[in-house]
Amino acid sequence: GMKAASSFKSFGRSPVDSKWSDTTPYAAKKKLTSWFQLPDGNWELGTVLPTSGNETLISLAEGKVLTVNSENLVPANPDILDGVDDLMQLSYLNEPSVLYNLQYRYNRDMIYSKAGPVLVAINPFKKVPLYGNDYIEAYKSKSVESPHVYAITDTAMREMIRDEVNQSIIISGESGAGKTETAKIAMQYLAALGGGSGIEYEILKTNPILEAFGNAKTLRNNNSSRFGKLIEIHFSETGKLSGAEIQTFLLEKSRVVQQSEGERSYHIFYQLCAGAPPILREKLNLKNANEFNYLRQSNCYTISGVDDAEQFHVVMEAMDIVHVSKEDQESVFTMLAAVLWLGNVSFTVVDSENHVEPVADEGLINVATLIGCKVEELKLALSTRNMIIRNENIVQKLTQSQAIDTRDALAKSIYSCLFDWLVEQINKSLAVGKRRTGRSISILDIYGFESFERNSFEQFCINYANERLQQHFNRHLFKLEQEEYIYNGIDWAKVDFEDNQDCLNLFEKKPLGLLSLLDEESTFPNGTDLTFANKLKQHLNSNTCFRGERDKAFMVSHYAGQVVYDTTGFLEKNRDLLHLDSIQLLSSCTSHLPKAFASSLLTQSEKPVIGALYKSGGADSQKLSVATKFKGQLFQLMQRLEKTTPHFIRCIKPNDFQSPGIYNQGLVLQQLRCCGVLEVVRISRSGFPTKMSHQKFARRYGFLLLDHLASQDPLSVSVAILHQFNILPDMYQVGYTKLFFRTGQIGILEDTRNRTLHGILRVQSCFRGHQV
Ligand code: AOV
Ligand code: MG
Repeated sequence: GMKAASSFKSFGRSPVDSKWSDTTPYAAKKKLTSWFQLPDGNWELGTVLPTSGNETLISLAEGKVLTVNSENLVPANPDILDGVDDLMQLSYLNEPSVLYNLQYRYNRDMIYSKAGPVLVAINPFKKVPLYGNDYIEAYKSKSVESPHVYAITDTAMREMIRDEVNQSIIISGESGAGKTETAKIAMQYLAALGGGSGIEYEILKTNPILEAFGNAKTLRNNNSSRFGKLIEIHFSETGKLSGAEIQTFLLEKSRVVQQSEGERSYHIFYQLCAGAPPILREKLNLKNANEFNYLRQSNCYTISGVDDAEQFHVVMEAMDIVHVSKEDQESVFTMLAAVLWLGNVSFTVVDSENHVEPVADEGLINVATLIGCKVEELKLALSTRNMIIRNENIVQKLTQSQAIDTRDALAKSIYSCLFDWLVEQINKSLAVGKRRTGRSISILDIYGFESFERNSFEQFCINYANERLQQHFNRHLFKLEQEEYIYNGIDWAKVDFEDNQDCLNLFEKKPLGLLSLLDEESTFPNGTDLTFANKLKQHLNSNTCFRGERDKAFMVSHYAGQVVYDTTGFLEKNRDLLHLDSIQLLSSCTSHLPKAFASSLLTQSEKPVIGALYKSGGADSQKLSVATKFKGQLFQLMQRLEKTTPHFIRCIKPNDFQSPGIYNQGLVLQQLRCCGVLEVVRISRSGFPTKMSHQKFARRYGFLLLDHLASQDPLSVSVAILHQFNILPDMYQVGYTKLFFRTGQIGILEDTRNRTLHGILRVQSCFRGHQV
């Protein structure tokens, strides 16, 4: 795959990345251990033997001695720094040292480390003994300090209360890196801290439900999230959980009707087939998964170590807990069965023009029974299309491929409506309602960056979302930081970071960006995937993040690597049409869910985007394109996140086999590089991460001053404090509005302040004691 290739390529760069090596001449350091890069890209620790000149002898493991150019050596850290908690503590901050440090910890099941303000989590792919009540208690009481999801969640909780500002925990990383598991671990901690009312059980039980309906086995991850999720957890003023609200983003619908070899559709289908109790099986005419066409095409029915039947009961129980009634649950399962049976509907040619009709077999009859319509109605909806042309109602008969598209579109709509409906039910059950008095912590877990052999519209949207999120991360950790230094006139070596604005522009620019051009082509009656691809090549070739590829393909340089997209199916997936006939069919149904779906489909989005071609069908022309809607959702999400204090967790996938104990240095390095973790450490170290306004500083420490000052303005007070405490000049800088400190400096002041305050309080209480 591309991943291995690109990580190898990056290894091909100069082994001593000048950005990371510090400027002291290597020889002057008299350091004897150093890293040497082997031809396979991995680094090995060696001892440098004293020689003269440019050549250096290095002794590696197993008695190997090599003559190397000293420029190819990278200094290693002293043993005492092996496995430090925070990468910021490393004396030599170079790539092999960072990789080694993370690996050292990983081998000892210390999967969490800090990179300055960011928590790095390396997926263990096995149970690690780091969770549960004892650990929660330990982090709550602060008797443990090592990096952990619990620790960062605790910080979020404290800052929410202290600053009265909403918080967010933003989890990112590639597919299979551990985002969803991490999100659940954070939720577990919040539930333990804010629990008591019982609502914590409901909040935790949303996970098995959403995973059953929104996760699937892919080649990258046996439990891959195929939707994005933001869960906003609310707290009362006393810090107790008061409710939650879930927002979901763009579910991958196409998976319902189509999966690649070795992947599965959504878990719930297999769970239903394997775990439905006999009465339900009979009622829904359920068969084994391998008898349904929609589940049969990818040759994959089970996941090793997962019992689908057992999971089905977990999901049913969870639905009970979030108050989905038994009746509604049965409707949900009925709709799932309808989707499965739809896939078994086949068509036969009925006239000389190759028009088709559905075969009136078990499949068709079951669908009609399950959704509650007449067989004839269903037959018509799947084989004809009503159109109004010049005020005349024209009935168009469908060909085989049109009929199959119509059938699949109906299946996809039913499923995605079902998903939205479920989320709505859950939200009603968790509703914050009038209790919304306190603050919230939002946890964001979206699908990770994806790059397959073949990448389609879904990867295009997923990677665009990751690009947006990456910018949020950059903005917070670099851009805003730098802007503040510049604004304050601070002399500070600029840290270059990979700004992904160019790539975002490629997507978002109007009228000549990927999304605009896609929408434009989607509205053209004669637009095809090929005309779309050609248009991209014509207009975007000058963009450095874009390259036209052979046939209908194009390449985008994402922050996480280059991805080639195949435009096949782009226009259809972006239009996402469900014909009025299908909507009318659903609204004429006797069972309540399809009816509800029909009305939600009819009232969807206002702006007519898909105009010209589809003037005929009312509902069709009302819809926003999928990409435009998604972009709108992402903008809203970013606006919401901007109003919170963010806490970032970067999940890292140590190997491509979903196996424990394998640490692929190249793969890890590629992820560290592309998500900016190393830059964060560098900025935190070389910069002045602690800052405080002159006023606040003077107020907080002014009382510690021994001498009386002539002037009481905050700046003079601040400077006097700095002098009195002998803070060395290169440990701080005085800005126009704020003071900036290097790591650890403010600690000295805080200690003195605390000791002094403590002393004062003791004196006061003694004094009071005497008075009594
Ligand atoms: P993802 O959310 O980042 O991928 P997951 O959270 O689903 O990845 O993690 C993938 C698998 O890794 C899980 O099913 C677990 O088996 C394992 N895993 C992850 N974190 C841990 C942990 N802390 N302890 C034990 N096992 C873990 V995707 O949803 O594909 O982008 O779209
Ligand atoms: Mg996930």
